[in-house]
Amino acid sequence: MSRAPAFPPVIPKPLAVAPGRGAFALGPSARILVHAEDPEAARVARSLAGRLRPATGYRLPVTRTRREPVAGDVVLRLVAGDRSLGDEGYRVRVGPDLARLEARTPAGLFYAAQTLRQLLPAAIDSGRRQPGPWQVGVVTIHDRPRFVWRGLMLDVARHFFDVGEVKRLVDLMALYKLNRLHLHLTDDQGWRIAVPSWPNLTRVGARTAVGGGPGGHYTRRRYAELVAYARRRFVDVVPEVDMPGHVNAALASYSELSCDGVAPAPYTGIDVGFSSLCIGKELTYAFLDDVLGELAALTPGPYLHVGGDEALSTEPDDYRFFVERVQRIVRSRGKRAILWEEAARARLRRTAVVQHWRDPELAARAVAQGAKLVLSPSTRVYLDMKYDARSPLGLEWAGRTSVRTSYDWEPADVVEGIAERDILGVEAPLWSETIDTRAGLDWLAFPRLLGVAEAGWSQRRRTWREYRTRLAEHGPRLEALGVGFHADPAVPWRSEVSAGR
Ligand code: TNX
Repeated sequence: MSRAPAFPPVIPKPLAVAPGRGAFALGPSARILVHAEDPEAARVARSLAGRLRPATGYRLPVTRTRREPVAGDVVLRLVAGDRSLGDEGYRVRVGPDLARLEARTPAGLFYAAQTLRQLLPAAIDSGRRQPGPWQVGVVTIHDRPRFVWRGLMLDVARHFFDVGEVKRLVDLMALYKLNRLHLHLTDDQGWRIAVPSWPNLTRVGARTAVGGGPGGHYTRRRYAELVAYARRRFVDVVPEVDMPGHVNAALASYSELSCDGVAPAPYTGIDVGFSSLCIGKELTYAFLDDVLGELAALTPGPYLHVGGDEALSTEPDDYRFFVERVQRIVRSRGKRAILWEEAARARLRRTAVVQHWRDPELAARAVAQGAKLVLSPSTRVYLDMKYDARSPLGLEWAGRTSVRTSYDWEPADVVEGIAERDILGVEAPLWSETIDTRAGLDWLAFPRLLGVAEAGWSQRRRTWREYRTRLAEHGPRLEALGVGFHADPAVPWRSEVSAGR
């Protein structure tokens, strides 16, 4: 079996890699030097040190200094002038004496640090002291992403995941250079974000989940804490309130939002398409203005997701009217709307972003209206699909999705007739009908999420044959991080990885 990958096992695959001879050793007296005034650059250096300390047991002091490094140091530098790095790109130059990380922006430096982490032995990601040695082969890497939007969507409505669980997921996203966390906050089965002016949304609407579990919700304080945590890892949280369908939890909380004034019973099944906001009532728009105003205040990034999928109980004319009106509300709150692709049936603002999931023709209609696309083709990147016939978790409506299937596709080929500039990026949705624990989440998301990260970051030239050998090297790393991934048999995992989980 082909063992060592030809390429250093960095995921996503970098743009250019030039290996050299010899190795750099991270030793007990190493320092992390920051050649930049920028306080954010210093923060990136501190976070790198924080990552490397537990396994090495070294002190790794971080200093902002203009002084020359000495052998054994790691140096982070902001290089404002180097246009070829873009906003998120970086260079890593590992020599026998020094490891240098360079970028134009703190985000780029952060990604350089993630690459350095991945160049070190997998045990570096263990939370406890490990023997080492901590060597990195001499190499020069020049890297920048293909797409600006590299996302993961987590459905916290069907089953709730608390802030601690989501933070852990953010850490894993950051390691693989993902930068958008889309939270599906509301659906028929639960409403997960506190809105002070509509307290029943959480008093009533949050207390259910698929299968009748206890539900749960984020207070504004805890949600803001999550947003700040993600931001420090260069991940933007994109909140979604799904509408005009998928609203049973809201209607169950406020009878006056229903057209007939009767609150429906809470819903704990997994059907879709049966609920709708009342398009003809002015109260609907006052409600949305409050909810979206609240979310806008909690969102430093530019986007609010307003759903729009599977509104099977909304009349087509009403649907179009609604989508146009809700875009104006988002706009009035200073944000840009992102919507599922069904919204292309309505008139879209040119600043709209449309998320493709099932029908390439709808996605093409969105592009024809000037919208940009986030690609989430369900046959490829729906992390809630089963891997194969034996998968105990997951759904099957979009087919089964092996690790290979979720990797081996080309974003530019998903929707015919569009250009590269029409694609904002790629996002993997993890719907939670079949999962309510960390173990279930890990098993469905990993390792497929790594392949999606690569589809979003790396250039067209990538092959499954080569990727699988790089991916194999991430088995021990994911284990060191405590991630209970699916050891898909098509990947040549090292023997220490417990196969067949
Ligand atoms: C379709 S994808 C949905 C969700 C379900 C998912 C399950 C989309 C926009 N809507 O409501 O959770 O399938 O895979």
